[in-house]
Amino acid sequence: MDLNIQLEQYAQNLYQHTLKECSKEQVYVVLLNYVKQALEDKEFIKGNKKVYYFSAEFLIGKLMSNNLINLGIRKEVREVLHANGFDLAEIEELENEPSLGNGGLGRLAACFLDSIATLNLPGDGIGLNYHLGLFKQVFKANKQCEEPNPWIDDHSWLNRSFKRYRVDYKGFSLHSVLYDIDILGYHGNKNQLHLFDIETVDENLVHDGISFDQSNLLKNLTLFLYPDDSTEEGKKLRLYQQYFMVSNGAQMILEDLKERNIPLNELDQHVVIQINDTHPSLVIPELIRLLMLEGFTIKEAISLVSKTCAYTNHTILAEALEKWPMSYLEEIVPQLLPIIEALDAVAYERSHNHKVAIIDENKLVHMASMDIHFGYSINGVAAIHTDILKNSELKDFYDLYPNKFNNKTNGITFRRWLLSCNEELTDFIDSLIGEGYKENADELKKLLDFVNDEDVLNRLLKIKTDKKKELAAYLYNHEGVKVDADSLFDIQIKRLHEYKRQQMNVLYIIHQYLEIKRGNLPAYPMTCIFGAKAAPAYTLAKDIIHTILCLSQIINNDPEVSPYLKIVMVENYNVTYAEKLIPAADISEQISLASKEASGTGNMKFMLNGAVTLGTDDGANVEIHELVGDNNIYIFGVDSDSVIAHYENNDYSPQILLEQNPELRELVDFIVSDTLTSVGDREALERLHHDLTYKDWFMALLDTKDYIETKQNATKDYKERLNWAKKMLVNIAKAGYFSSDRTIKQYNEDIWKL
Ligand code: CR6
Repeated sequence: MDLNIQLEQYAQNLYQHTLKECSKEQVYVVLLNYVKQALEDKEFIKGNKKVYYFSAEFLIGKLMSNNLINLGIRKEVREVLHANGFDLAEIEELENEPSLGNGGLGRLAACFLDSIATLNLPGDGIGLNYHLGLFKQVFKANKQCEEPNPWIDDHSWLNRSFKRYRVDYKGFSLHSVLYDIDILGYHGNKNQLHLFDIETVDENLVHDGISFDQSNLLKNLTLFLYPDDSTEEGKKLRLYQQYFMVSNGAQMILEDLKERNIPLNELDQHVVIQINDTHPSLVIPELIRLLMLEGFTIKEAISLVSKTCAYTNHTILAEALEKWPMSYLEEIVPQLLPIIEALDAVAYERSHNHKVAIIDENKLVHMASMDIHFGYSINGVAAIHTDILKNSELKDFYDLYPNKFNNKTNGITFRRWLLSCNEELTDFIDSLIGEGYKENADELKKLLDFVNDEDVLNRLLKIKTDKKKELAAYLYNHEGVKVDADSLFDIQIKRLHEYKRQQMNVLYIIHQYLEIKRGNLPAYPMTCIFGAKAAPAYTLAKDIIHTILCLSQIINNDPEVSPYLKIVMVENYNVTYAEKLIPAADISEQISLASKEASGTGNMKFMLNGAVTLGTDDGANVEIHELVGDNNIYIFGVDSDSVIAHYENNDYSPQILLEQNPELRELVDFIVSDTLTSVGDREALERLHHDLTYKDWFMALLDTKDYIETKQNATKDYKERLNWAKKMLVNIAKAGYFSSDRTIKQYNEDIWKL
């Protein structure tokens, strides 16, 4: 039936209105109901073997636009709405962004679900339905404050399922409820994201920002993603959550096998569990426990589970590799302890090496160790990251299980990060090389034929400028800052962390500010844009945000400086914001300390949208560098081997660097200058200053000089517009490798074998 007529019918049934008479909100609901029905009508992807992607985070973003694209009706819907006086983009904007993730790992999980379905592979996500998700960031007095981020209302994509399970904790049980979200492949069939929850969660428990009674599990279990773990109660709450997720998931998997009359001893032939970082690691002992309840011996259960589980490592930062005290497990899930002890014994039997123990001498259970001993595949997320795992971080494990280790360089779904967020560029690419690249991303290479075509290059520049104008208007409305769409847009968006070195970008900005004040004008005006949330208990990260906000206040209001330099820190950076920022970027800031960023995925999104990377040889930047070549990327800084050597020899000293470099000292000292303290909180600024001067654990000062010089070179090159457009084009053309379709094909060929 004609789409227009169908939408009219929904409008009639829901509101007794014609489409034209509906409010925007009503049009959104009309569309939501129509699309939900279209999804409902799609078949589930079937197969003999299925992957379950267990993850604490699924940063899925708004879903309307992507569902329309994958249904193949976005253009048609736009026309129908337009004919009735509505703008689809405005309607899509009304959706709440589900706040179910934190950073790259969660967004990766979402891209993977899209690609799994697009490749027609059976695969579901298993996670939790956090009602308030990750906190919402607001700025007050140049500081980050945290507020709840409610996203569930009557018009969400959640479908209530009839499935329920009992999850036992010491002394009590919780009963789950399950919500599913349909995940549709591009022009294909569907899988599901399963989000477990409890009925009794009480959003009113929260007061004063994001504080809440951490002891009342019946009310708080699924309130927040990553509740503050600076207290013991907060840590335990995370453990309660993790067990809830994995026990529900494991029960669902076994129930499904039984329903299909598959004997449980064939588990590994029908199921793969991909453990996304260590948060879901308890699925290993839980599945063993459940199998033992079904009559398997512990030996049989361990063997079966070991053939079913695979683990992805996403970081070498020790702080992020979870270790749980035995005492917590005893207090919360005592039923798992004998199993974990048995696993520890098996691990020792195999290795006779305490360095790869599951339970250490301090009675801490190392989740990653459990995954590596009892998973059949261990993968890193970019080539350099996997090499570092093999050769240093996890060397003892690699020596023990060389065949388990493999690399799967991350990827991104082009449906969201090009087709949905940058229709202008998509249409232009379509007109040049056809649409084949949408199913086979490698075909983007065909764009290289146009690298000397001035018309094409000018069109690319024009599209970029249009996206910058759109962003400038949005920034004006939402952040109250006026930026010049003709300036160079330099963008650093990612979680706030010292290893990502936003503080080094701060030093660059201070350098530019001082230079402009001295009358040395930059080669080109620049707008430096940041987006980042800091973990609520991460003081130094919050100090860096504070410094950026203070600098923006000083610089944007200084008539001498602001024509050449503007600073914007966007509030509450999230997927929706990323979709506006990335298409408008000229320079993509990827400046982590070499060896520390496992992969990065923002770097891929920027490249695909024609931004040029300014970065270190770290994570997936290394692979981007190889693909585009020296001329189309700006690489600087000390390499990862030297960084690792500095840590090993303990010979890095910011003090020595500062003594040798008065220019560097001037930049660092500016953080506590009268200029900045006049608008900022002296204590916070001094804390950052002190850290950079005496500690600088992520060696920002080591690379600052090289960074500033390289960024200035890039700025000069930017002036040569056609030459710059060539760099843009090469980046887009070479981005095909970073399609998550490629990544998922590799997961399937090497690990899942669905
Ligand atoms: N923070 C890595 O740091 C990587 C993603 C996805 C991260 C990042 O480099 O791209 O995972 N790691 O693999 C963790 O979350 C532990 C991230 O998002």
